[in-house]
Amino acid sequence: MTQKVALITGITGQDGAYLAEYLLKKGYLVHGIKRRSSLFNTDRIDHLYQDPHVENRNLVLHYGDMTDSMNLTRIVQEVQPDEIYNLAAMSHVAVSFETPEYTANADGIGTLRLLEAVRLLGLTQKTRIYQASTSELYGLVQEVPQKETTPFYPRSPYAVAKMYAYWITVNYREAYQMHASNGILFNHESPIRGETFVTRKITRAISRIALGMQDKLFLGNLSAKRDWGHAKDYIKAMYLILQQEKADDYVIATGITTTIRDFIKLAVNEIGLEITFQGEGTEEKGYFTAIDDALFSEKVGEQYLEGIKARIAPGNQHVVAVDPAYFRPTEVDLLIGDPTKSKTVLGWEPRYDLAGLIKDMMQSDIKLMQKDALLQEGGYRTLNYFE
Ligand code: NDP
Ligand code: GDR
Repeated sequence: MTQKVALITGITGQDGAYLAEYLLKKGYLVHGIKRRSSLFNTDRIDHLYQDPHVENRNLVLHYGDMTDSMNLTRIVQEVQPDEIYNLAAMSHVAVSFETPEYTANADGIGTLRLLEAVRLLGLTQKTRIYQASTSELYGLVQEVPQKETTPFYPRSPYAVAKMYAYWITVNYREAYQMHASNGILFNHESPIRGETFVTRKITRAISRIALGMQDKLFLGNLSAKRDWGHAKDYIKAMYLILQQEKADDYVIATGITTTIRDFIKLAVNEIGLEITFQGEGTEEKGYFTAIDDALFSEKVGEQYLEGIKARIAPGNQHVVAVDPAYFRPTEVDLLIGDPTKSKTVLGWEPRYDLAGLIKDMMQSDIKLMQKDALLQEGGYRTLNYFE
C-alpha cells in the first residue's frame, strides 16, 4: 500500500500537534505548515521533529501563512496531499475583537485560499479536506442541544470568519464535487492547550497558587457554559471524517455543559482544595474554604501544605476575582452539543470525560510548576538584560 500523505495547517497548535503524532503512528507522511516567528514556536511538536538531513523523513515542515495564497498554492503543489487538515487560525475569540480584519483574512479567506489551491492544481478528486469549524458558529442560542441542523448566529469576528470558512467549504464540495468536510468541534482542551484559554489559565493558575508562586487569578464571565472534551479524542474525529466515503459535516461534542465557575471548583478539588464563591457579577470572588491535607500532600507536595493552610484561614483573601477587562463585547452564554450523528455515522466515542480531562490538565500543570518552583528555589531566575 502506498504511504498516505497529509498536510496539516496549524501543526504547531494544540490540535495540530496531537493530530500529527496520531497520523505518524498510522504510518502517514505528514507535512506541516508553520509560521516564521522570532522565537521557536515548535514546542508542541519538538518530540516529533526529524532532522532535515535524515533520509525518508515522515515529518516535513514548511514555512507558510494562511494569508499568503502563493505560498499555500506552492506548498500544496509540492506536497500533493491525499488529505489536508486546515487547523490554522487566529483561534482566540476575545483577541478577534481586537484584530477583526486579520482574523477574517486568516480564518475566513485563508480557507478559501486552500480550497482554491486544490481546485487550481487539479487535485479536486485526489485531495480530501477537513475544515476546523467550531461551536462558536451557534453563538446566540437558537436551540439546545446544538446539532448539525441548528441555525448559526455568530457572536464574534472569529465566529463570523469561521462562518465564511464553513460555507465556502460546503460550496466547494457542492460546486466541484470535492471531498471537503466540516468538523463542528465544541471546546476541547488538554495539557498543551494555549495558556490564555480559560481552562488552561485556570489549571495553570491554581497550580501556581497551590505552590505559593502566585496570589490571585483574574477571570471574566464565570457563568458562561461550555461543552468541554479532550483534544486527544477530538483529533480522532477529524481523521474519521476524512475516511468516510462521502464528505459531510459533523458535530463533535460530549453533550454535557459546565460553567467556568464549576470548572474551577473541579480543578481545585483535584488537589484536595475546596473553593466557595461569594458576591455577584463584577463583585464575585472565590475563597479557598477547606483542604484535604493528605490529598494535597500527595498531589502537590507536603512542603507546600503550610502555605496553602494560611490561605484558608478565616477572613483571608480571595484567590479568584472577576475582572471586567476579560468580558467580551458579545458573549456566547451556552454551548452544549449533540454528538449523535458523529457517534452513529463515524463510530466516534470519546475516552475522556470532564473529570478525566481536568485530572490530566492539573497533573501536568502541577508538574510543570513544580519544575518552575525548583528553579526559583535554586536561584535560577531571569536576569534583566542590562544588569
Ligand atoms: P491553536 O491556537 O492552538 O493553534 C492554531 C494554529 O494555527 C497554530 O499552529 C498557529 O501557529 C496557526 N496559525 C495561526 N494563524 C496562522 C496564519 N495566519 N497562518 C498559518 N498558521 C497560523 O488552536 P487549536 O489547536 O486549539 O485549534 C485548531 C483549529 O480548530 C483552529 O482553527 C480553531 O479555530 C479550531 N477550533 C478549535 C477548538 C478548540 O476548542 N480547541 C474548537 C473548535 C474549533 P502559531 O503556533 O505560530 O501561533
Ligand atoms: P472560547 O474559549 O471562547 O469558547 O473559544 P475560551 O476558553 O477563550 O473562553 C471560554 C469561556 O470562558 C470565559 N472566560 C474567559 N475566557 C478566557 N479566555 N479568559 C478568561 O480570563 C476568561 N474568563 C471567563 C469566556 O468569556 C468564554 O465564555 C474556544 C477557542 O478554542 C475557539 O478557537 C473555538 O472555536 C471554541 O473554543 C469552540
